Amino acid sequence: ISLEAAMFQAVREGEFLLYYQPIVDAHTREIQGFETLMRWKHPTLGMVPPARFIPIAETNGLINLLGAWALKAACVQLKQFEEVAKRSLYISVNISPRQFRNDKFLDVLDDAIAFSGLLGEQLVLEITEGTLMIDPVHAESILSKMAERKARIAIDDFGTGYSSLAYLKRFPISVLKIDRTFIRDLPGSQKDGAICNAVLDLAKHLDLSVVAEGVETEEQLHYLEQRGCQYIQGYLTGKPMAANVALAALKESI
Ligand code: G
Ligand code: G
Ligand code: MN
Ligand code: NA
Repeated sequence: ISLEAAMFQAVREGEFLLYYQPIVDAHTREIQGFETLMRWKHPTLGMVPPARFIPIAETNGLINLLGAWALKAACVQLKQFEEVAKRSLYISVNISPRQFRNDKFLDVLDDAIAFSGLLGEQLVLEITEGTLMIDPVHAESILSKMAERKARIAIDDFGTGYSSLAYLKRFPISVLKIDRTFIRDLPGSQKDGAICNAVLDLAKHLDLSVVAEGVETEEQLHYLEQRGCQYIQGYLTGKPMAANVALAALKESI
C-alpha cells in the first residue's frame, strides 16, 4: 500500500506521536519552552521522518486533522511539563500553510486553548514567510485574531523564504527563528556571522525575540549569546525527545 494510504490507517491506529525539543535561555540554559515535532512510528517501516509525511499530508489535506490533534495534544502536554517543572513554560507548534488557511483553524486554536487550560500567551505558532505571502490580506486577519488570543507568532526558517522585510512591519510577529543553515558554519563563516548579527540587530529594534536554531556546539552558543541572542534550540542543548524524556529533563533541572 502507498505511504498515503498507510497514513490514513496510521491516524486510526494512533501511530503519530509528538516529540519535544527544548528551547533554552542562551545565558542560563534553563528550558523556557519546547518546539513540538511530529513523528510517525510505523509498525514495520519504523520512524518515518516528517520530511516524508508532512508534504503528503499537506497535499491531501490530512494535515488539518493531524495538525489539530498535534496542537491540542501539545497544549495538554505542556500542562504536565509545568507541573513537574513547577514554573511556567511555553509550547511552540508548527502550522503548515494549508492549516493556516483552513476555515476551521481559529476554532481548532480556541479548542486547544480551552481544553488544555493554557493561557494564549503560552502558545507560539510557527509559520514560514511563505505562509504569510500566499495571501497577505487573509494572513493579516488571521494573525490579528491570534493576537486577540495572545498567542504569539514566530517566523520559522527566518531568512530563507522569498519575502520582503515589510511584512515584519505589517504583521503582529513576536519571534524570529534564525534558520539553522545560518548557524551551521558559525563562528567561522563571516557571511553567516554578518547575517546573524543583522537579524539580532533588526529584532532588537523591532522588539522581537530571537531563537537560534540548529545550535550544535559550545562555540556557536557562545558566539550567539555574546551578540545578544536570547534563545537557543539545537542538539547541543537538547534533541527532539519523547514526552517522558522531556519530563525527566525537567525533573532533573529543579
Ligand atoms: O525533526 P524534524 O525532522 O522534526 O522536522 C522536519 C520538518 O517537519 C520541520 O522542519 C517541520 O517543518 C516539519 N514538522 C515537524 N513536525 C510538524 C508538525 O507538527 N506540523 C507541521 N506542519 N510540520 C511539522
Ligand atoms: O523547520 P523546523 O525549524 O520546524 O524544524 C526543525 C528541524 O530541525 C527538525 O527537523 C529538527 O529535528 C531539526 N533540528 C533541531 N535541532 C537541530 C540541530 O542542532 N542540528 C540539526 N542538523 N538539526 C536540528
Ligand atoms: Mn519549526
Ligand atoms: Na526552522
